[in-house]
Amino acid sequence: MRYICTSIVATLVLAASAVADTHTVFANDTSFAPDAIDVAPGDTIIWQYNSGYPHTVTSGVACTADGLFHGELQNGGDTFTWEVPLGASGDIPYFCEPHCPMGMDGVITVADPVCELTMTDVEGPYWIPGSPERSNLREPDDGPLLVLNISVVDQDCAPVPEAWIDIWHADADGNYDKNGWGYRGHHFADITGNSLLETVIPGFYPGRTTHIHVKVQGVSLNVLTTQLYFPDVPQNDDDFFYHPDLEVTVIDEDTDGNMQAEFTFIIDDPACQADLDQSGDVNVNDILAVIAAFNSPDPSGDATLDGWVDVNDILAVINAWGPCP
Ligand SMILES: [Ca+2]
Ligand SMILES: [Ca+2]
Repeated sequence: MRYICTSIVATLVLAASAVADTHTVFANDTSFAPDAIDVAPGDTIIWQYNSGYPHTVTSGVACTADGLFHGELQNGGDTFTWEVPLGASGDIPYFCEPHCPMGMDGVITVADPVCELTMTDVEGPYWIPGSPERSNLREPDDGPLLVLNISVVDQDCAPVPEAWIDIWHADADGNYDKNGWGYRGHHFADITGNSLLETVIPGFYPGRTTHIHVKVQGVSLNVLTTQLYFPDVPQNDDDFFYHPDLEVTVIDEDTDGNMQAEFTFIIDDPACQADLDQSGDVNVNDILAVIAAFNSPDPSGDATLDGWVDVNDILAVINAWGPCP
C-alpha cells in the first residue's frame, strides 16, 4: 500500500506533465539579457557571466533580497543555476547586488500550470449503464492482478472531489460479461480526487490490444469516455484505438505480471457552467438565457458546452440549480 500516498502536488505535476525547459540569461556589464523570461514550474534557469565587474543573481525587488535564491558570477565561465519550484507562480523579480542601482534587474514570470484534457476514446459496444458501486472487480483465482491508482483533476489542474468513475473491461481471457456485472463497476474518488481500482489485467479481445474502458464525470454534466492501455504491449501498435497518451504508468510489476499502476484523468469540469449569466446563482434567469439562445450554437445558452443549445441545456440548468460553489 506504500504507493497509494501520492501527494496532490506530485499528482498535479504528473497531470501537467510539461517537459521542463532550460533558459539561459547572460549577465552583462549592467544588465541581464534577456531581462524578462517566461518559464514553467520545474524549468531550469542558468545565469552566465558575460562581461563587467562581478555580479550576483539575487531574488528580491527594489534592490532588497528576499532570500529565495542568491548566486555569484565572478568571472568568465561562471554560472548560477536555479530550478523553478513546482509550486511557484506569478512574477519572481531579481537583481544584481552591485549593479542594481544602475538598473541591473530582471523578472521571471512563471506560467500557470496547464492541464490538457485526457483524450476521449471510443465507447465500444459493451457499456451497460447502472453498474454496481464497487472499486474491487476481482473474482476468485483472478490474475494477473491490477491495482490502479486513479486521480481526477480538472482543466485547471484542481482535484475533482468525489468524481464518478465507471469501469468495464474483458476478463483475463478477453471475454466481456454481456449479461451480468462481471468486471463492471463504478466508484467515487475521495475528496482529494483520488481512488483505487482493484481488478484483473484484461485479456485480448479479438482485434484489440488489452484495454480498460472508463467513464469519468465530475460535478458538471460532461462525461469523459475513454480507454486505458498498458505500455510495451506489442499489440498496441496494431490497435486502431490505442494511443500512448492513454497508457497507465507502471509503478511496479512482479514476475507473474501482477501490476501496480497509476493514471490521472484530466476532465473538462467547469465549476457551475450552468450559471450562464455568471450571476453566482443558477436560477430562472439561466433558463431564460437558454430559451433566448434555443436551437442555436450561441454559447450564451450552452450550459453543456457541446456547441448547441437545446433541452439538455435546460436540464443542465435544473441539475445545477442553486448557488454556485
Ligand atoms: Ca445565473
Ligand atoms: Ca448544449
